[in-house]
Amino acid sequence: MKHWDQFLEPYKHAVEELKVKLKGIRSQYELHSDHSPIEFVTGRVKPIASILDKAHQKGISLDKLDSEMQDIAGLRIMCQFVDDIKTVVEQLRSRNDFEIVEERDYISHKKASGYRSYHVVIRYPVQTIRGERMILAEIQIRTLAMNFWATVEHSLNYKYKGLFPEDIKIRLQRAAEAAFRLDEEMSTIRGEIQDAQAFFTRKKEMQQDGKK
Ligand code: 0O2
Ligand code: 0O2
Repeated sequence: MKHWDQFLEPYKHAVEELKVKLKGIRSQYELHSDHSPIEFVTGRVKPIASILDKAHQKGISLDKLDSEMQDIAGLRIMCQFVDDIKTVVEQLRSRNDFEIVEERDYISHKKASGYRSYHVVIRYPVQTIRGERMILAEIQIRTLAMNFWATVEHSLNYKYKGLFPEDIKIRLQRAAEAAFRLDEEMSTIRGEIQDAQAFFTRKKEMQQDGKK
């Protein structure tokens, strides 16, 4: 147990630090613009039982966990709109406090289950009493609708122990498509509202110019 606590400690630090940093992006957008691409941020260190299960499933030996298991430290960024995901990814690419190791785009290429999200794996430096230690962390970026689907599917999957009957699989895939259509519709509505606002602002400016 002590060994696990020591092993997981830098991951706990990384999750806490990254949560503060990512929430910092949100508050800066809130101060400097009328829309933040980040709605909320969550983070967790993978529970030991899940680390052991995943290591077993993927054939990762326990002495290679730090280099081969990318999501022991996990961050999740939720966005209102699909377009916000791109903005967040660009923000992450522009930072110099960590290095991006890999990006996985499960939005353009959804998983067979129907899962959609954008995953960015980073190498993050943690300061320890024995010097700097590099750890891997996975940041999942998704809309609220993608998060709704993934959260419910994940908990159902747990109950079914990963073995969904075929008809349930198909219905979950359809539910994922419905969530994606909801995202598209919300983006369309937002676009129309922005166009209408721009039209009325222009009209008001022209009326004011006419009065001069
Ligand atoms: P706000 O803006 O005040 O809500 P902790 O692990 O407790 O140290 P944290 O970040 O407080 O760290 O908790 P956690 O569980 O990692 O993240 C939860 C954050 O996400 C909280 O915000 C929740 O309010 C927010 N959250 C969770 N689910 C939803 C949701 O469905 N919608 C929205 N809008 N927010 C959600 P904060 O950070 O406390 O800030
Ligand atoms: P947790 O903490 O329980 O969420 P693999 O694990 O083999 O699927 P890999 O290569 O480790 O994949 O990385 P991938 O697929 O980029 O990320 C895995 C994580 O993405 C999962 O973590 C989930 O959080 C999420 N994910 C991937 N596919 C699905 C899916 O079909 N449904 C849901 N709900 N989430 C998915 P874990 O390991 O499940 O950990």
